[in-house]
Amino acid sequence: MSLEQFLDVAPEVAEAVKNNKPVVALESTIISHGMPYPQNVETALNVEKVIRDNGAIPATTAIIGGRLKAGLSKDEIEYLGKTGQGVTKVSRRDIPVIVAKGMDGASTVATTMIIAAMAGVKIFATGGIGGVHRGAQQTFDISADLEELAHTPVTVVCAGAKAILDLPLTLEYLETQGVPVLGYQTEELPAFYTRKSGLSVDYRIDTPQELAKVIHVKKELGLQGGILVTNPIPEEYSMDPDTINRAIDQAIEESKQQGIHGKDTTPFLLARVKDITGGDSLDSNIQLVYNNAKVAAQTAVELSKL
Ligand code: PSU
Ligand code: MN
Repeated sequence: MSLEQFLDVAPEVAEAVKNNKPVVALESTIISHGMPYPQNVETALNVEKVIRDNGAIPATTAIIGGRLKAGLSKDEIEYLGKTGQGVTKVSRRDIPVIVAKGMDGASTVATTMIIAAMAGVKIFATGGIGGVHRGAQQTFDISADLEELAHTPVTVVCAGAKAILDLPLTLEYLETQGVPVLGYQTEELPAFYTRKSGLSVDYRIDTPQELAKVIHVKKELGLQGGILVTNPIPEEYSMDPDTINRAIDQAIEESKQQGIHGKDTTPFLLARVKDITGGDSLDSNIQLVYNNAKVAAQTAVELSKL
């Protein structure tokens, strides 16, 4: 199998991977479908800077002109952000079609894990992951992100999952699939905009060194799949739970009324929650991504020593 046929790893990223230097992957659906322009581009560029400031090389992923990319130029990030929902949201099942057709695509958590694994990148920072949707007992709506965590060896640092999902069922699913769910300096699963969910993570991890060791041991043991690290939003940016939960309930109600389904559900809910809460949730969203980038970069640095 020759991946170079389809995959472009930025020279800086390839050099770092080859020499076991720290690299952190980043997704691009958060840029094109998760935030409005121009804050999305500004955030994407700042996240790369946070990763560099903490000693690692950023590798933002996407599909451009049918090429899988690990490491994007500033112009490519600007293009993805400006085009927004006009770029295809690419999860696992979309990859072969978008590549074969020579199209552009924004990578979800699942696709970013796939591209990262192909490029040899072990850790990835984002905002929130997809999961089991509320009402999944009827709709079967479970994000492909969870299956990817079950199979692909990449650690994902996130701020938990938004309550647009059924958080208890998301944890059950991850348990069944054998995915370790770790809390960074917490025993409680954070709920993205808030530090609390009332649910417990499997284990608390307190330092990047400790986290790097878990990642390393899992790899050495040959255990398949990823690790989910949940890192609570910094206190000063966390939101009032009632405000955010009311907005989420309203967004879910509207999505039902409008018959939104499939891959449109998550972007619809994210956009409505942001609109209903005004700019507040966007601010929080941006800050928690920086916070995750920092932990991921520090962990990548520790990993490179093992
Ligand atoms: N949750 C967020 N922000 C996001 C996403 C999810 O809080 O930007 C994006 C991620 O790219 C994630 C994708 O991988 O949505 C999940 O989509 P789906 O539920 O259709 O699998
Ligand atoms: Mn879905």
